Amino acid sequence: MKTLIKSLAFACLSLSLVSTSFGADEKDAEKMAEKKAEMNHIAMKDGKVWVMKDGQTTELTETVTLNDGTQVMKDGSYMEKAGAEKKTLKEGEAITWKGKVTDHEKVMKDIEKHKEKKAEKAAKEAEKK
Ligand SMILES: [Cu+2]
Repeated sequence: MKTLIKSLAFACLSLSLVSTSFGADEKDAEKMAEKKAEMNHIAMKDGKVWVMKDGQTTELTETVTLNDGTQVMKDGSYMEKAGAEKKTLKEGEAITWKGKVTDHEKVMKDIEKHKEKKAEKAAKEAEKK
């Protein structure tokens, strides 16, 4: 004889999101967000519009609004303000999440430098232990 016992456990998951107060680290977090906005960018490369954000590269498929309100369209055109003149990213140009139009290679170099610094820092931290 088979007895099937179905026990329905209603697990009440209380997700307590611990909001750690960083205190002094808050400024660091701000700095990091700032740096991120400088590094994340949209670039025109090989006639295509790419989003390079948080280490990932994807093709731009929809309009993106940057931190300063600049809107970037998937065809590479952008508008710094609503109603402003439409401009278009040139080949080799990039616009950062801060809304700054710059040389794409320069941004990529900055990212590399930042990565190296981070790796150095991590290596130093590891040495301490
Ligand atoms: Cu890039």
